Amino acid sequence: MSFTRLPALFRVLCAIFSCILLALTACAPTQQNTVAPSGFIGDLTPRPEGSPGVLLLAFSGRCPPGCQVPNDNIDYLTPRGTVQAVAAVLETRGLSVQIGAAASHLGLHTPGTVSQAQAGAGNTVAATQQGFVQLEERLNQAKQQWVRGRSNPTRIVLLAHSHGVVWSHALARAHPEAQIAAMIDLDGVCDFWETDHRQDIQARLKALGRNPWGFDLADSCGSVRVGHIRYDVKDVVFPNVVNDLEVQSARLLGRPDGSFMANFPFDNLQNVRLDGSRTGIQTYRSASDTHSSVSWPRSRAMAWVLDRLTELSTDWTPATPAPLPSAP
Ligand SMILES: [Ca+2]
Repeated sequence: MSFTRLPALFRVLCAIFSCILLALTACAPTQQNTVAPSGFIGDLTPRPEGSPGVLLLAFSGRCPPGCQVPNDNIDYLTPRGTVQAVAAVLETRGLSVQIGAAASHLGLHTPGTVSQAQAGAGNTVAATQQGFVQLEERLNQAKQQWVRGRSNPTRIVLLAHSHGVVWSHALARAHPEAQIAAMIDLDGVCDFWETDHRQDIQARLKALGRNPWGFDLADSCGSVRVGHIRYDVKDVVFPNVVNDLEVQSARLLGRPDGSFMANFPFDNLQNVRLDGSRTGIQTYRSASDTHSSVSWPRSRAMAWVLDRLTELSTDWTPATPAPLPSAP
């Protein structure tokens, strides 16, 4: 029996079912749980002299309420000392660390007003701030010069807080061939992210005339299907990420009088892999840190992060140079 001979109601139902199937197909995750191959063929060679053992890329979050977003967004993880605290753990391992740090912004910008409280009292902030594109360039440079074809490739570590987590997950998603040795997510949240950045991203795409990311970067707070559940991209750990350290701030904060007050915002969903597992993911939910305080280097949350990073970097020690052949 042909489709046109079916009763009209049945044909309508078939059409609706087909549309639903198409919609579900369109929702399918764009990446499976495998790391894209680097495609390198040939003998591996050591990294150039002076190249770092670790490239640490950090993304800060949004400026306080009332600021001009995204232009007033700054890299506050550097002046707070959070980036250096992470680097110090790795340097203790004997690894050289090169740092790149960005504000929650697509690109270079000059903030009109800087929140001193956000940067930390007495701390200075660079007049020109970097954004996602600059750190992506750093990653691309590292891939080409220090990772691809290297016998001792530079390890990539991503650190991010709040809206910065959306950027760091987008970076990992956009570069599936780049292995991320560790991703540190400090209370990632999506609220207002798309409103803040969609216009800049769409303007850049229009200027480029092409999409360099392979997905809609402006939709980085959209969701990805994992089994029957849809997760925000910031809660999805992509296959190229080896270790993910996730921090969630407290739901309720205790007051001196014994009462409690709400802490908002906070990351309310444990991270997951595309296959639904939590392989390589560790999550810490603080009982006392706020959304802001989780990102200060002396917080309980950061103490947990630094301890976990110390553990997982145990075998990151630089390779010992091969002994010289003995004299005949
Ligand atoms: Ca999460």
